[in-house]
Amino acid sequence: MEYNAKAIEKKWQDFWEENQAYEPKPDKTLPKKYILSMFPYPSGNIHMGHVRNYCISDAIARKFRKEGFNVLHPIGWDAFGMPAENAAIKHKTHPKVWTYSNIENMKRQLYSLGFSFSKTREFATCDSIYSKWEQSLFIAMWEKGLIYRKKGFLNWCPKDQTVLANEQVIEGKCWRCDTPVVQKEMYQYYIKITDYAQELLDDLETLEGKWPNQVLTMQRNWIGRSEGLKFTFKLENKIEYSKGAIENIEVFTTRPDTIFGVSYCALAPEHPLVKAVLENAESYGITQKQTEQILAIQNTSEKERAQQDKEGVPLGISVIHPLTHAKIPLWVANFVLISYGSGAVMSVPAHDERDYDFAKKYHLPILPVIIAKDSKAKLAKENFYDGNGILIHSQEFNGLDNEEAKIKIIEYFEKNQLGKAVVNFKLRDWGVSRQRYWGTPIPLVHCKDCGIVAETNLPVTLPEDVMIDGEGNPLDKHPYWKHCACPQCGKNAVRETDTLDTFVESSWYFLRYTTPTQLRQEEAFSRADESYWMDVDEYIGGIEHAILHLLYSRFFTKVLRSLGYTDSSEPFSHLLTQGMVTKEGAKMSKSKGNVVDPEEIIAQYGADTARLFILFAAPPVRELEWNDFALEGSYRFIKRLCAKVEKIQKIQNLPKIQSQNLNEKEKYARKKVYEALKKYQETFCHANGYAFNTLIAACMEALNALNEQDNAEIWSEGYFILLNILEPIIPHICWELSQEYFCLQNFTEIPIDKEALKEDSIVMAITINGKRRGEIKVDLTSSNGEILNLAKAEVAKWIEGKTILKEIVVPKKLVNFVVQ
Ligand code: ANZ
Ligand code: ZN
Repeated sequence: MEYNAKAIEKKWQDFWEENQAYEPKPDKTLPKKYILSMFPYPSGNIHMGHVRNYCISDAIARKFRKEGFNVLHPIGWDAFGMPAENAAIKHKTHPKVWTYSNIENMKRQLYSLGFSFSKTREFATCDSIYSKWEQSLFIAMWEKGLIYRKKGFLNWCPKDQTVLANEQVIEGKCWRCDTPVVQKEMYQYYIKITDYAQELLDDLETLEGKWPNQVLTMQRNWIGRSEGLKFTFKLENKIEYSKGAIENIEVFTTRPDTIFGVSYCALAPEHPLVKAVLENAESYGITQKQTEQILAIQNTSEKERAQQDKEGVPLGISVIHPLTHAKIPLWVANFVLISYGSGAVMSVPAHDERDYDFAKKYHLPILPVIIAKDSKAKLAKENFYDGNGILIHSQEFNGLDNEEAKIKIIEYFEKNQLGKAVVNFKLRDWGVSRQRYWGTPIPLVHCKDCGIVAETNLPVTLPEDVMIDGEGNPLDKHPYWKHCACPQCGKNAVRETDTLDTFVESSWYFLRYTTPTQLRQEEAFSRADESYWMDVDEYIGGIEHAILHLLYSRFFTKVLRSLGYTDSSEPFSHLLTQGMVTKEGAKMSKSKGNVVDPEEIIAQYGADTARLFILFAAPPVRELEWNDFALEGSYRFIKRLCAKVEKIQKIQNLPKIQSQNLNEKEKYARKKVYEALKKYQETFCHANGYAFNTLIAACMEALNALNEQDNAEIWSEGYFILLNILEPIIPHICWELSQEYFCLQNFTEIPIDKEALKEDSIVMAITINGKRRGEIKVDLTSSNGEILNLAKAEVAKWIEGKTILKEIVVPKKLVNFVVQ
């Protein structure tokens, strides 16, 4: 048969659509599989990373469908976000128009690949009905006290009067106008993800072996649980200032064992004590220049500070060490973060690297209090040691092992009411406010009398008549949008003009998919559908989402569980992180100019070739290096598959073939076919990593083996099976051939014929005096005598003229001769 990819692919895509072949069934008694790939951002065109993502999920979805599972394999659009606004600024298009037209184009591209998505479940997160239910979930969380408003620092461009995302700050300057960016304190909304920190950490254990270890580790590090001691240092003299008086500072340390090595204390520049001191800077000997230096640190984002050299300013005041009563100087330092612990640290330069660098720079004392047990251990730096060891210069704690000292010192602090053992998390509450247009409006209203009130008339939709020019916040600038009546008292009030972080949309979209479209008008998702489909059986996406998206989704699921929306605790029972698509060793990207356009590949070779190549080139978790030669190879394989159909007969059932009547080549062909079938059953399993590449290789071997023989029945049986195996990978051609020859009756679970897999000959090694000298192929039915004769003939030159003292046959393994 001539292979005409274009015609075949169009025919079957239409057929699937007309027959709603890939819609989940309403029957909730069927066994289910929820196969989900991360939904795309509608940037305009699909790229090879998308193709790879959906080839993997589609293969899995198709396999389970054939086995009789009710499969949910949805697609949608993560449609809010900055690029739409950037496009609006650049091309003067409206974000909404830009987004929906991109969706149309990408949808066309995706369906041209024959992906078996449920068309009826599709949605975009910028649809106002999605906003409606997201807003209702937001309000439910607000009413539960899970959301609060607090001032926080944001990147601010004073010229454009706008908040900038981190990626819009380029070398400390605004991306549009080059004005130096400052940190501005503004009210923002936060979701209390920290309330769930311990649970988010603990439940990672249930994902062990189901999620990649790397991702579990990244999640653990991000949550960042530390155990330590919280205690206060008394100020030598209390500080009076406009807001009252400060008498002490609190610090958090994970190393109470080093407490006798404290040589200074360091504060974040935003610490209230720093503000208090700066009110009377002169009287503490702080110069104008130093004040400016402190303000400059404050105006640097925490991310940038992390890349800068250690830097600080002395505050001209001291605290008293709680155990030695020594005077300890106080400094402001750029490496102390206001948002962690208590924004202040006890610095131990002898045992902490940051403290060490800082002490060296400002000539502060370095006091070693732990020495290595092995006195010959080499110190990385003079007077610096960050390993375990024995305490010195630590009064009654001298001689203790430092791990033991940690416990003893915490005990001492607690007993004398000087401090407390605490657990700290790196995880911060999730700041969800964005001062942007293209997002879900935060459904809150500010009323002079009632305070902040939840909107009752949902959805709160975006105004369409806005000017997006990169200056200010379009919702705030709109002439009347924000003015409304207070939902509680009816008086004039003002809407919140912040929109939500787009990570909020992607934190529950997988729940929304579970519910048929008609029901989605009435609720965010239906309890009955959600409980049938959840949890996602296989979630497939890029490693770049290993932290935030997955953490937020896990968090949302837990919150929604506590609000009674679901019984799930973890949304994704298995996670498959696909590798990058690269070309010439670099990630495919526009900026590198090494992009291969999927549409061109489809136009030239067809969707099936693209799919086959993508799944053949590398196992899903590995990097996939683009290779034109291998692409050609995939195309040739499909053509070969078509060319050989002349040899098969039209059948509707698997033929029953008796092995004993077959010749070697026929037996071998059947063996290869059933080996491929066996591999198929093993491949589609999370634990085996879906190694489609080896499965495809097995199919290629089977086709070669079929070609070595002429038995029409064996050809037919072979195709009956191979088309079934290949259907998840190259569906169009498989449906075409299957319809023609097997009336589509081969797309079911096919049992393995164990007889066909049986080995009838095996290879045995021959050793002489224990050294390997050759091997022979013998029938499984051969007697020891026959085996020995064959073996002797094989190694004749090694035994010639020698006396054989012993002959040993280890069944199915080896023959050994002892000779002299
Ligand atoms: C003294 C010390 C000695 C420390 C030593 C470490 C090593 P993790 O493990 O990440 O929780 N720290 C506390 N609050 C901080 C803040 N707001 N900004 C920057 N650093 C802060 O880190 C806890 C350690 O980080 C704490 O233990 C503290 O320094 C510092 F040999 O106290 B440590
Ligand atoms: Zn009111």
